[in-house]
Amino acid sequence: MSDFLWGAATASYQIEGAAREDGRVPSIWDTYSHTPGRVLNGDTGDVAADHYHRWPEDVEIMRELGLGAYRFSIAWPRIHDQRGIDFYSRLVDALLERGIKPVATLYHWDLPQELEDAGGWTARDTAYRFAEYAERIGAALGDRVHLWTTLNEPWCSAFLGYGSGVHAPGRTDPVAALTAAHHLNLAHGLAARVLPGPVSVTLNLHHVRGEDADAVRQVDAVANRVFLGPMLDGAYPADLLEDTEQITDWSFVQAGDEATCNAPIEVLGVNYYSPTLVRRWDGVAPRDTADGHGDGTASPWVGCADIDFVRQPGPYTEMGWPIDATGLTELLLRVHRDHPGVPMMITENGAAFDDRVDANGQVRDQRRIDYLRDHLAAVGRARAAGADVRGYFVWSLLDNFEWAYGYSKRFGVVHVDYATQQRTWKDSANWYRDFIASSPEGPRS
Ligand code: PNW
Repeated sequence: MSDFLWGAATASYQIEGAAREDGRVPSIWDTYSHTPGRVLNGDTGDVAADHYHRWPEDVEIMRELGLGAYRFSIAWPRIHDQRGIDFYSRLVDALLERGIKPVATLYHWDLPQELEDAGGWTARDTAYRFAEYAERIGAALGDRVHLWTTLNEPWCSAFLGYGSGVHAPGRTDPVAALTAAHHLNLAHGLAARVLPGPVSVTLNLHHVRGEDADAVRQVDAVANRVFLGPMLDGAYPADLLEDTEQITDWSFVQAGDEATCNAPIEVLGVNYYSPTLVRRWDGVAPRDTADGHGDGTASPWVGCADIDFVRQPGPYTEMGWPIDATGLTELLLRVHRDHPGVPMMITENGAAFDDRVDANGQVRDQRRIDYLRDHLAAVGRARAAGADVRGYFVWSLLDNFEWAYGYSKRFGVVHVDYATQQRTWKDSANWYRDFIASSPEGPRS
């Protein structure tokens, strides 16, 4: 039997719906999505893919796909009520009955609004409240969860939520963004110590490229090492503190915090979609506005005002993200080199395309199949070169609420018709099922 985990991933706010059921309290994404102008077409997660009611059908799809694991997230705003806890308890039991290992993320961005009203991730207390939540849900689900993930993509929570404001809670303050990043690191460390089983954290590591080595280093610091440093090495990188000294003195980091952030983890979750290309801006040339610099909107890249985020050559996915699997191999080998003892898992990888159900009831998404095949080969190359990669989760099982893009972007291997909630297997779902069945030991180069 192979230990490689083949899976698919989702997140609570993106699929569950049932936003006001069973005692769920409002989250920052309810507030944000119900604020006009924040989400494309005014879409909200009120109903989403109705997974809260249709989970038995969705678990059945997972079984038919032959998944060894399912990565989902628990909605913090549901945990105030026993009925919310019972929902996840039933889900976990149904997975286990079908031989699917539950991989549970505690925080995939749905912060209870009452905590945001008290400062959200800029408030140190939020980290302590997160640890209490982790203890509560840990006690309820206990050893039935195969692997716990504390946070999903804290970079997005801190820098898109509090820096550029394109994610909830929609704040645009660089000091708030760095403060939030620290409290997320702290929350990870505190929660990791109270969870009852193996722990991981998922980062959207940026594979940063460019001819200017110092620009690459600077972006790598504020994208990756701001989390990898405290979580894996117990210290913020000196160059990050220096690069941002005009912005903050980092006095929100208290004595002992960095050691607290550095909790042992079983595996590091890596989400990868595209590489990032940067160059130092000379102050004269027209700006490349791939990240919003220069077009009047706030940038998530704190302290990087003189760096351009360069639009890369296509092809692109429907998100406008370039398709380049070589970045995934290089990224995995870089983490392997910098943190040799840390096993990795791809906790998200996938692509949005303009999928439609045709007259024959088929969804012909060959471009997604190509994307997945190429990225799995890239994982195989990294493994052949020594990277310890223990699992792969496609983003996503189902089409879902794609944050600021609402329902306009479809990432699923299974299509969702939001009018009827009908699920239709895309060609990529059939392809993924066959690929899993033929590669139980994981992708090879
Ligand atoms: C991730 N960026 O989001 C999330 O974990 C998923 O919930 C999401 O659906 C998926 O990737 C696809 O977007 C990201 O701007 C959102 O760099 C934005 C960025 C990265 C990841």
